[in-house]
Amino acid sequence: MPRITAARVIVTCPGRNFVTLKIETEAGVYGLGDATLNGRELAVASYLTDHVIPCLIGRDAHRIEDIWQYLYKGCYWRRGPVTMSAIAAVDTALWDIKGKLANLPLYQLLGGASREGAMVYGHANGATLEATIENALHYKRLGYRAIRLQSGVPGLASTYGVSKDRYFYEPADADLPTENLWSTEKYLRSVPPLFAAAREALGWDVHLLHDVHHRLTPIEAGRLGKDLEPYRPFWMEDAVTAENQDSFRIIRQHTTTPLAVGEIFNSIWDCKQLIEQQLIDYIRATVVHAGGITHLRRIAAFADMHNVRTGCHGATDLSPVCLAAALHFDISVPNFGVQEYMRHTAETDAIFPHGYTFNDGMMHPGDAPGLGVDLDEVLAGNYPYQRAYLPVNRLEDGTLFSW
Ligand code: GCO
Ligand code: MG
Repeated sequence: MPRITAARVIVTCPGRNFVTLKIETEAGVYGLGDATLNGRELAVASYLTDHVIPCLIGRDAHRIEDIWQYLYKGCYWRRGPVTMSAIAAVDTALWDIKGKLANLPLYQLLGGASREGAMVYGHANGATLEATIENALHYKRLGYRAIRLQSGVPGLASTYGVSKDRYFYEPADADLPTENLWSTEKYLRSVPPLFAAAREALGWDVHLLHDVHHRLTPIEAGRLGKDLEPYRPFWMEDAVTAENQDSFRIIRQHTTTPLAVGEIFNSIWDCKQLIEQQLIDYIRATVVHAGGITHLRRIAAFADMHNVRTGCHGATDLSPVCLAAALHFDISVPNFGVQEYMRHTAETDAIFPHGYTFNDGMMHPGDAPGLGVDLDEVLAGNYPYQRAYLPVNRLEDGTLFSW
């Protein structure tokens, strides 16, 4: 059996922090798993180094399910983003090892390809409506079949999803959290005109998406969904915070705009009611924050029974290791919907050489054995950890709000 001989955590910051677990086996084969939790990176690094790695040494790397259950049930303290990201990293690394030992790309172990590629959506954004449309046209020219639209809100200095750089967006931008100001009224006025202008400029052959980033009440979300209906959005994402899953029932009562949620979910229990009661259309959970490939497949199978499709989170804080794993999952899972794709910087791509490709709006994980992604540890060593936080959000009167 391929016994686990060593494991360690590599933290690197080529412009943003990434936490990667590397598991080595006596067969000489190693595997990688992403363990990045934006703004709380070192908590997962410590969880792995101090509490998980000692339990892995000597185990049979082939026993992925058993190790998953051991780390989940065996720690007594179930779920939570730190625990589940750590379990995800182990799980992903073990699937990588299994693929390499079988000499097969991971998707072949997951049942083989269900499609030729995974449709991805890119992020068009701009400080103004005009700049956002111009950026969306650029994405369309690049071949994207699905484009997310986020625009600056007139009267607000900054908002979620609008970057300073034209092509790269990095919200965890400061040593201590920056503070943004928010106005729901101003925001709600700005989105329908954006979608109207987008349909005018881009036509109807491209999917348009939007992320509300957890900022509305259910009834406000119902109104926005209704206002956007004429423009047929692919989805409205994170319309409300999802701790109270009942909220989605209210949105559903008011709009036929498809709903997506789940990028901050970390287990099947977070989406149980939403899926079971068909309150959503797309589940956004992904490999790193939802317990790895093993657990994500369980979520997808449950979603499939309820007409819910997948739409994995894929922001830049999910490393190329996670993106590769997500693409193997995407092309194999029967109820795939779409994959988010934000390009990583050249520095990040150099640290994580990979075989996945983008072509004509679709991505493919490649056919290298395992995940098809590596980590250049020497290069990674040139970019030490730098503390960075996501922003916080306040209403104009100073009340702390959801970011
Ligand atoms: C998305 C997300 C991200 C998150 C980020 C937080 O839809 O891509 O909302 O932009 O804000 O991943 O770490
Ligand atoms: Mg989002």
